[in-house]
Amino acid sequence: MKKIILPLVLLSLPNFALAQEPTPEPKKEITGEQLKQLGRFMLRGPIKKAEVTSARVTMANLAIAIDAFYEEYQALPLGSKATVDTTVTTVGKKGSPFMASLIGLKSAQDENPKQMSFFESKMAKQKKNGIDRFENGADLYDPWGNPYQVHLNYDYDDELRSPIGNEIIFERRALIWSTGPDGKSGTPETDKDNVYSWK
Ligand SMILES: [Ca+2]
Ligand SMILES: [Ca+2]
Repeated sequence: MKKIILPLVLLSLPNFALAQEPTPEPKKEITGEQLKQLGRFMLRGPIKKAEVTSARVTMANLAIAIDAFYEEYQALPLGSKATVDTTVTTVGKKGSPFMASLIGLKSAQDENPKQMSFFESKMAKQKKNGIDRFENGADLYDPWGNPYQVHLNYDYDDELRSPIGNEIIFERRALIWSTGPDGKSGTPETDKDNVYSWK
């Protein structure tokens, strides 16, 4: 981590000025815009890291919720509609059917007849980083405002092939990922910042 030397410079400046018989110099003031830029530069790293951590926590909670759903019903959410490993998403046109099933909405009564909620999350702010609930529907957004992708083990063997990276992962009911800060995936460049539950 880089040391921040600005406060030291500020502290030592008056002493130096007294000892040296100050010669007037034109003042160089930092403009508001420069200050904003500096702030953005200094904050970008930590904010990005916090967002990645937040995505990881949400994905871990989703995996726990999926396991709990399975324990209850001996099936995965939307399991009646799929017999091969399939990727579903946490945002949909009228809400994500996967999320409806996981949180026990009426629209998902076939999948989750007890209408149990297996997943809790903070509310999304402007469709970012949380759950957005509305009448008969719900979506879950990653910290950058995109859906999570959830690859589910619908054939109920012990293998899942990761749709990105083509790895075989054993003994998971779901592989979850976010497309990361750039919101894209599918090329080596855009996959670099993705966040994966299995890595
Ligand atoms: Ca499988
Ligand atoms: Ca990406």
